[in-house]
Amino acid sequence: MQSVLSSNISAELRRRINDASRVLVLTGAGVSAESGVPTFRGGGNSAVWKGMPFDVISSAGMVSRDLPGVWEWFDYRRELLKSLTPNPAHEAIARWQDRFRGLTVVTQNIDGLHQLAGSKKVIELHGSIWRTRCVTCNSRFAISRTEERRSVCADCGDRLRPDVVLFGEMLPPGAFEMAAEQAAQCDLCFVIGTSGLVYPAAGLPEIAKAAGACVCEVNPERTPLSFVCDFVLTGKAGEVVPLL
Ligand code: BJW
Repeated sequence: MQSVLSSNISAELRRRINDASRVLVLTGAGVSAESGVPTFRGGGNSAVWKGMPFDVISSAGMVSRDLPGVWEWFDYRRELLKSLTPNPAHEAIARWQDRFRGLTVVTQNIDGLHQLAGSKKVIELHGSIWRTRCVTCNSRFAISRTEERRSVCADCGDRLRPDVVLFGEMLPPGAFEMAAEQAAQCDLCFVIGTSGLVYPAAGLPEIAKAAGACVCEVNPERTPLSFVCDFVLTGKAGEVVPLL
C-alpha cells in the first residue's frame, strides 16, 4: 500500500475542496480505528465475539433470543470506549465546520467520537452506544460515562436494549431521509473509513454523485464505492484527512 502524502493530493482535488461550499462526510468504523476502536471488516478479517460473528450478535434476532448476551457485547464495547479519544481525523473533520458553509457528518459509528471531537451536526445512522431504548415504549435514555446504566425503562418498566441499529432493523425515523437530502444537495462528498457494504448508508455516495457532487474516498483498501469516487486517497484516515 502506498499512502498519500500532502504533495500527491492533486491540484484538481485541492481546487474542488477550495471551491466547495456544501460538504457531506460519510464515515464508518475506519475513521475510529486509529483511536483504538476495532473495525467490523477489513484486512480480510471479520469481528467475532465469543465465537459468534458480529452480524449474528448484532442482529435483530439476537435481541429477541438473548438480550442479556447482546448487553454483554455492548457493555464490553462501551467499557473499551470509555478510555478512547478522538484521533486527528475526527479533529480535522470537526474543524471543517469553520471551513465550509454547510457541513454534515453522517456516521455509521455508534461511538460518539465525532461529537467528542466537537462536530455539531452529526447524523447517526446506526444509533449510539451511549443510549438505551425501551423494547416496548421506545423511550430513550442516555448512558452516563460514569454511572451504571439503567436496566429497566423509567416510563413503563419494561426491558431496555442498546439504542443501536442491528442487521435487519430499520434506521431511526428520518435519519436516512435527512442524510439523503444532504447528499443530494452537497457539492463535495467524502467517504471515510467505510467498507461500503452496508445499506442504506452505502447508497449515499451514489446519491451525491448522481446529483453532480465530487466524491472522494479515504481508506487504506479499495471498496465497492471506489468505483463511484472521483478521487481515491489510499491511506489511514488519521494521516490523510488532516492533509486535506
Ligand atoms: C480504515 C482504517 C483507517 C481500517 N482509516 N479507514 C440492499 C442490498 C442488500 C442488503 C440490504 C440492502 N439494504 C438493506 C440490506 C440489509 C442490511 C445490509 O446492508 N446488509 C449487507 C451487509 C448486505 N442492512 C440493514 O439491515 C440495515 N437496515 C435496513 O436496511 O432496514 C431496512 C430493511 C430491513 C430488513 C430487511 C431489508 C431492509 C441496518 C444496518 C445496520 C448495521 N448495523 C451495524 C451494527 C451496529 C451495531 C454494532 O455496532 O454492533 O453497523 S453492522 C456494522 O456495519 C455496523 C457498521 O456501522 C456497519 C458498516 O460498517 P463500516 O463502518 O463500513 O465498517 P467496516 O468494518 O465494514 O469497514 C471498515 C473500513 O475501514 C474498511 O474498509 C477498512 O479498510 C477501513 N479502515 N482502518 C480509514 N485507519
